[in-house]
Amino acid sequence: MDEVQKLVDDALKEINSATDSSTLNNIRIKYLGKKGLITSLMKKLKDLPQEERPKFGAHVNNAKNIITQKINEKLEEISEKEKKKKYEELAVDISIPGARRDIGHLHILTQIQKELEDIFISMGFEVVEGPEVEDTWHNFDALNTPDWHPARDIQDSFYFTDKILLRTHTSPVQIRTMLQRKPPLAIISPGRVYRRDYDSTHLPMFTQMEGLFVDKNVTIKHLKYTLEEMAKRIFGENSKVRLRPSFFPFTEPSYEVDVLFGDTWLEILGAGMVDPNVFKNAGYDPEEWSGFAFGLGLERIAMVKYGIKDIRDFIRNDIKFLENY
Ligand code: FA5
Repeated sequence: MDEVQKLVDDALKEINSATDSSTLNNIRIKYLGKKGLITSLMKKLKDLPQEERPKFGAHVNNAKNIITQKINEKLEEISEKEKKKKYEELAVDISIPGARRDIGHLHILTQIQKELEDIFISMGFEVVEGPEVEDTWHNFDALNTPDWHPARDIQDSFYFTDKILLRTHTSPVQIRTMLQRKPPLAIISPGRVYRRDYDSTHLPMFTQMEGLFVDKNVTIKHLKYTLEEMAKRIFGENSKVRLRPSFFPFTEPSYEVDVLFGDTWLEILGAGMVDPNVFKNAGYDPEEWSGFAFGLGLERIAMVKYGIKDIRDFIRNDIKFLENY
């Protein structure tokens, strides 16, 4: 009997000091397993005299029940703790900063183009497009540009054949639009144009935005207002704009427009009143209709707005440059 009591005491001590489920499992095997201590006590039963057997049996059984119950209680306690610990390990700390992911953005030129489109759309202009591969009639002849004009020189433009070339400006879209539509009209036309140029303010492929406004009684005042409004909105209220008399075969009079860039003037566009010959070539009566046109250099506008010194940065695809804008 004492032996049984001692066994129970030992078992309870071990159970109490167990801190994990595998230790507890080993205790279960040690006492209750097939070759366990309790089981071997049961085997002793047959060696006892007949009359002592029931009492001893009941005693061992009782011990077995106590140990089983304690093990189960402890197991529940431990697995509760283990579960809690596991949950803590798995828990997501939402206060830890997330993994940084680099997200791209629109190229600076696309941004400028959209900004300009918004400005002109708000003034009632509509956006139209034209082909980059153009014929000499739309690119030059219809625009009143004579054979002697330097832009027509084979040295200065990219020709596919005698009559087909990469457009040198967006002005042919003026002709294409007028041939398709009746006046009055107000359009802008952004797109790529090509010339044999290459230095810090000239690219061989660059972006222009054409503007054309046709109505009755249009004057230089309308042109000047539109351009000054555009400049104010893109460069700020205090920007300085200068209209300089110039020459284009397709406008009369003609201007070049400069914006103050640091301490120098940077030319950003050409403009003027639509030449009567251009109206005639497009089938509009110059006695009835008048209008203004302009062609902006988008890269130049971005240069002034952001203080970019070298136009070639736009096409170098240097991520350090692009990330700034
Ligand atoms: C023209 O291309 C005329 N078609 C503009 C025009 C339209 C005048 C309608 C009148 C009426 P110009 O060659 O000056 O004009 O070019 C216009 C603008 O494009 C220039 O002011 C400049 O901002 C830009 N530009 C010209 N050449 C280059 C180049 N190689 N690289 C970058 N920008 C250029």
